[in-house]
Amino acid sequence: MLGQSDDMVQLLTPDGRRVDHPEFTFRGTTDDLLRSLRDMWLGRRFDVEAIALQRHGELGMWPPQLGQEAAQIGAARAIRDGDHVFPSYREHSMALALGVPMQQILGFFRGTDAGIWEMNDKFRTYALVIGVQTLHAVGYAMGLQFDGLVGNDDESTNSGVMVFHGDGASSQGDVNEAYVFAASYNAPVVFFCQNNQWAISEPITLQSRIPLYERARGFGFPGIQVDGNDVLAVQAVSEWAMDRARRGDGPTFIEAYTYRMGAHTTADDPTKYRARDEEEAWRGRDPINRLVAHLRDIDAIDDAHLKALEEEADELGVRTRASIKELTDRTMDELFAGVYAEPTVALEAQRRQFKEFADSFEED
Ligand SMILES: Cc1ncc(C[n+]2csc(CCOP(=O)(O)OP(=O)(O)O)c2C)c(N)n1
Ligand SMILES: [Mg+2]
Repeated sequence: MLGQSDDMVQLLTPDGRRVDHPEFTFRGTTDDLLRSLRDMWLGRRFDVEAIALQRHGELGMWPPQLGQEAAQIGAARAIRDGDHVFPSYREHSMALALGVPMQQILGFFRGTDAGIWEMNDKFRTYALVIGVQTLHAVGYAMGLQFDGLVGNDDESTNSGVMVFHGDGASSQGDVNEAYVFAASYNAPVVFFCQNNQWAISEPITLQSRIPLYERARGFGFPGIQVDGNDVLAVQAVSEWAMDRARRGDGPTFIEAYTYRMGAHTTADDPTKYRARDEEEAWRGRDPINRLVAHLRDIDAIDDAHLKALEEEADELGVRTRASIKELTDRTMDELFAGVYAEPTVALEAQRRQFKEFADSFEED
């Protein structure tokens, strides 16, 4: 496949066979893999339910993640207490796996808050402004360093940051500034790029003349490409990169080579720009199917196990739908009031302007 390098780290083939890699080994247990399967399975169901909720008019918009579950859950396995994750806007599986209440994720896309929530102690607010979170993350990582939480002999006192961005975001000025700052300050940050081959309708071939991971070298830190649909490989590479960060060895760039089988958002129609056979080819690399194939192969799961998982997913679906009812819709005035601690002249003008616009729809 275009952009896929011979050096791409893979530990599980698309048909579920374990393969060795000279540098990376999966150190987890079968129980860890069962946990990853569960997280991927539930993450996928949550996403499907949220798309349906958007279609029912309950959410303003939703960015689907179908096919990116292994990239997110493999990365989640490498996050421990004291670490901090800065997501973009599609890390739903990871958010749930790290304990974020689903109401918070849904509320963001319903507009019941403007992203002012504290997600939890590990996982920050979603960022819709492309790439902005990379600057937040590098600044936070520099702060950890200044606070003496990096590179200590007592390994348990060290922390690191992981930040998510897309292939398209890697063309953004903010993101490139974040790479430069991270390198200059040797910041404890892992840039986790989910390369799904597209930035809405813009293919990766227009964004970069070389594989994305090779760019990292130009900034002065290692870049590595991993099969983003292989949860074992993603976990192994992410653990290595987070260890480097916490140890004080500086930033790493991970390119998780993957594909989102669904639309960019519920407002998008990829049939207008993506070839059907490309989507079909990636369906054959489905991250959940390949883990299921492997776990069946080693007799770690059977039909009953999968049936139980599906029942748990059904329950999660019920909870997802019910949780919409627990959200309190906000007025525009309330949303404007939450932007800054004190109102500003510009914000007040925008509030008035919006009110006039909204009032223009009122019947006489
Ligand atoms: C600063 C900014 N510019 C443009 C947009 C509109 N926009 C939303 S998503 C997107 C493409 C992002 O592509 P990528 O980084 O590959 O992320 P993906 O959604 O594919 O994971 C664009 C241009 C935005 N949200 N913010
Ligand atoms: Mg993309």
